[in-house]
Amino acid sequence: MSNETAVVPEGVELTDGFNLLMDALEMNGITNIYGLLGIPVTEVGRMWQARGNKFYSFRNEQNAGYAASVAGYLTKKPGVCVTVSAPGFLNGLTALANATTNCFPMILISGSSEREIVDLQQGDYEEMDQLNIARPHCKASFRINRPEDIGVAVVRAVRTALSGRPGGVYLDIPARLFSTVMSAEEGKKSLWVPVDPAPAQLPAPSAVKRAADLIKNAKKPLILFGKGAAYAQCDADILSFVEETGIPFTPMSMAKGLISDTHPQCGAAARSMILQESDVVVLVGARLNWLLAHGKGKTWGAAPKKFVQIDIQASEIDSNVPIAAPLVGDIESCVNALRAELKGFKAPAEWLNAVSEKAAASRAKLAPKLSTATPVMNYHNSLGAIRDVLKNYPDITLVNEGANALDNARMVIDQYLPRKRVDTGTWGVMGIGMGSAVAAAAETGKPVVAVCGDSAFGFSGMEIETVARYDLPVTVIIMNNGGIYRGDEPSPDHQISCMLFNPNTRYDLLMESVGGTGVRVTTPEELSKALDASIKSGKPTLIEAIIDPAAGVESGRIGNLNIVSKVGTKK
Ligand code: OXK
Ligand code: ADP
Ligand code: TPW
Ligand code: MG
Repeated sequence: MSNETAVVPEGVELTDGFNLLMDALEMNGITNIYGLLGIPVTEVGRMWQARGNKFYSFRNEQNAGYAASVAGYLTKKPGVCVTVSAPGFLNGLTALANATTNCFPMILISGSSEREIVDLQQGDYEEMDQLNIARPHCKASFRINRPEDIGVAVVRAVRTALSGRPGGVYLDIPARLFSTVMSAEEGKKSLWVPVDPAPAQLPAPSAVKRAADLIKNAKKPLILFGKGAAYAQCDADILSFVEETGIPFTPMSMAKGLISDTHPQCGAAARSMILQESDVVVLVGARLNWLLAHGKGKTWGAAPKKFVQIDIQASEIDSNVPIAAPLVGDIESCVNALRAELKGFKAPAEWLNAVSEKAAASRAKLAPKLSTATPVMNYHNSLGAIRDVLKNYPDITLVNEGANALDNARMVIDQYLPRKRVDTGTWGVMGIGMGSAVAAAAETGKPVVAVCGDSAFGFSGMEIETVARYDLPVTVIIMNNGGIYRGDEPSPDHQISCMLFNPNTRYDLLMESVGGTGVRVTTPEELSKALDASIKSGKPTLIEAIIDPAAGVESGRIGNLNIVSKVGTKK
């Protein structure tokens, strides 16, 4: 394949697609790129590094993509992932789709084969119609055909990823374009930075009044925060909203810590009771999807319930149940408009007291389980040990995946600060672990602890080499119960159960083999000691925690969603 050179008069200074792409990304404030290189994008990494920027090179594009999406979530700037054509692109696409599902801003840039060959299906190197394959999985899918269009394409990608409901954007760059040259001066003129790429969207005053009236008349109001509220980065306004109104709140998993789990109005430990008994629920950046039982059924109790919903995406309103008071706009504007309208209002104190009492009782009931030793560690006492260490490091990012390893950690480990928990998100996807850990370390510059089930870890396990190579302050804790959900499932004759893994796998030695520190622990005391030492060292560490194979339950806390045969096995 030849490099096409545009006709430029001799003696004119040149630039090319590679350089223009990098200029455009730099102008838009991108400093870190996550990716995996090869034809035709190899030079992207080299040149990005040569310019003094960071390129995090992964072992599989899916993990690079998860890293980019988490960078987007944490920073409110699009996270960028670069992949090679067809197979690399498809590996990255899973992460782009996941970013879009989670409302995280991300740009997947992939090299692609030449149009004229792809379109006639003539079998180019890594041939695939990537542009159209990406389209249903993201907010927009753009192709760049000329170097002078790189600037506009990057601006459109940034604006699309960030504005309204954030999400993924795909940028398709056919191989030849990277090295196509044009006049440097003309190229420079073709670049710009978008003004206000995520514009504020103010709610209508009538909508604010309707919502405030509903809240003022509530006897048992509740505020439910989702990860959209954490993403919005208006933490102080949100805290004021809660404290001024005296309304109890509860976070969805990634909104834990938006306001500290130890705040007196936090009702997380009274979850079932508050969902059932509340009469007006203010949803802030949380969808009424499966994680909230679609807003109906026994999760929400028998008493009539009215919803206020704050969301930037108008079509989210009424997606599952009637919304009495929609507040369509950005969270910062909506929350502040509500605060103004609710000035002087206080929620009934008896309700807050009832919630606090219930939450305190749940916490007290859980406490002894977290510190009771067992012959082999279970989820409670191992996570209790982790919780006690992490109390001393509130600004650590906790990454969490698995089934029991996820649900129990969410319940046991308190979060104190906003955007310090990254987990399996809207799809409940396994494999976000190491990519998220790399991004959190890279973007925050602070330590990261990833608590992973042994199955969950396996999806991205090779990236411990990436963690070690970049010498990141990441501690991976593997909750090794020897399988998916449990490690004690009986195996059929002459086979190994499809839910089991080798329980003697030495995950600690895997980490040692890539140059990190590996520790294997069997008691809560050993676990505490190893975790504290690892955080203090700031070095890549893997702690393998041996968990009782009988400790877990099928699908963790969402066993109700599991489908089982009504008639059993028929031979
Ligand atoms: C909470 N709770 C507490 C505390 N915090 N008790 C004591 N102390 C503290 N600190 C109580 C809380 O009141 C609940 O009890 C219970 O613990 C669990 O709380 P929580 O918040 O975790 O809620 P729940 O009902 O388990 O789950 C809600 C959820 C969940 C579905 C929204 O937060 C979630 O995000 N789940 C994600 C699941 C997932 O994606 N899994 C991965 C895929 S698994 P009660 O008594 O008040 O109810 C899979 O795909 O296949 O198996 C597969
Ligand atoms: P969770 O899983 O934590 O319940 P979801 O991902 O379901 O949260 O919901 C996040 C919601 O937040 C999405 O509907 C999204 O449109 C919305 N959102 C994201 N950012 C903003 C913002 N800045 N302002 C308003 N809504 C937002
Ligand atoms: C991409 C299905 C949900 S949870 C899980 C799987 C495979 C693993 C649970 O075992 P683990 O945790 O991690 O050892 P524990 O503590 O309960 O033993 N593929 C993808 N996503 C999902 N959710 C699955 C499969 C699944
Ligand atoms: Mg397991």
